[in-house]
Amino acid sequence: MYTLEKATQIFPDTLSADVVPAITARYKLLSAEDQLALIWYAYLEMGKTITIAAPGAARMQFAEGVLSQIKGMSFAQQSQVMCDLANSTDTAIGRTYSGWSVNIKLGFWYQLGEWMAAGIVAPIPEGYQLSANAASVLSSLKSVEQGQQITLLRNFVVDMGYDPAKGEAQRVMEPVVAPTPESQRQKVSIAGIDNATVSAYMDQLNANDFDNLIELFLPDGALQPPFQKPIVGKEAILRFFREDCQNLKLLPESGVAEPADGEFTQIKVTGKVQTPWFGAGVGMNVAWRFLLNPEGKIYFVAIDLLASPAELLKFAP
Ligand code: ECH
Ligand code: GLY
Ligand code: GLY
Repeated sequence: MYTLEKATQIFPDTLSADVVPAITARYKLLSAEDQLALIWYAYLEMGKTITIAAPGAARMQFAEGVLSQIKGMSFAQQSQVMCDLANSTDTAIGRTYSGWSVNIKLGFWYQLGEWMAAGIVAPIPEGYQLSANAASVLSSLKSVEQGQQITLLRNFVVDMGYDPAKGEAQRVMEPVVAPTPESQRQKVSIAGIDNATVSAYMDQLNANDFDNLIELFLPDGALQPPFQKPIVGKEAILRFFREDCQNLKLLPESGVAEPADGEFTQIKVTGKVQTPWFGAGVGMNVAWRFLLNPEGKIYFVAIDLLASPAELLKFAP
């Protein structure tokens, strides 16, 4: 009836932000020096309009060893470490880095950025000249929506380091926060949608209630994050929720539900998502494409970063 392959194709008219993989592909062709300088300039520029939240101590403790090692190095050695990370060179720090969860990697770079600004870690050399290609990638990056810009930066950071296990190893992650108590939860309301599974999905993810959230999925259910392959099976999805999805804010706005093959239901919802790193400062325009079995369990859900705000209003299947 439904295969995962077929499920990924529901609501084919959804336009996702193809500029993200396109800019990433051009970024990857640059030298490590250009990559780091480009990120530095982009980060400075973004800092003029949005504020990044300092990572908490619970997160930073995992990066502390490597950070203090780097702090004790000469500028030349520090620059080498940063270039090695960007180049995915096989080094001890590169291996440690690749085992960290996304948020620990971001916290590590946040700290290095603070130290670069303070003169404690090697800065981008004054008057550094980006190559013509790097300047062109930077101007493309600056021209896209803020939600797309932070997605690009996040993806650049995720891909650094050296991972001998190609993502299969156990990840070092921060502790999982307690779910928000029932009495303090706010419930979403979605125009055009009255579906218990979809409402519970949004409310439980917003409450960090991952143990209940995972029970909405079928044992062979799948979740596809933006620009990634589907994560298949409850165990892998639960790990992803605990590792990468704490303190997100989902703000679904409207949607459409339709019958699908074999008494399944397909539901598309659009709205905004906020990351704890930028709070209300950046609202990412997203779509959720759900495929539910006849009992209302999730067989598939994709989260797409949308190409433009116009996509928020488009529902034709
Ligand atoms: C400096 C120069 C040298 C090199 C580097 C530097 C530092 C860079 C730094 C960058 C920090 C970037 C950050 C980016 C954060 C981005 C967060 C994003 C989050 C998106 C989340 C989404 C969630 C969607 C989901 C939904 C679900 O329903 C299911 C789960 C899930 C400057 C020193 C590197 C410090 C902090 C884009 C869309 C809605 C799929 C998760
Ligand atoms: N920071 C949450 C995520 O995108 O995975
Ligand atoms: N300070 C950013 C976060 O908690 O994810």
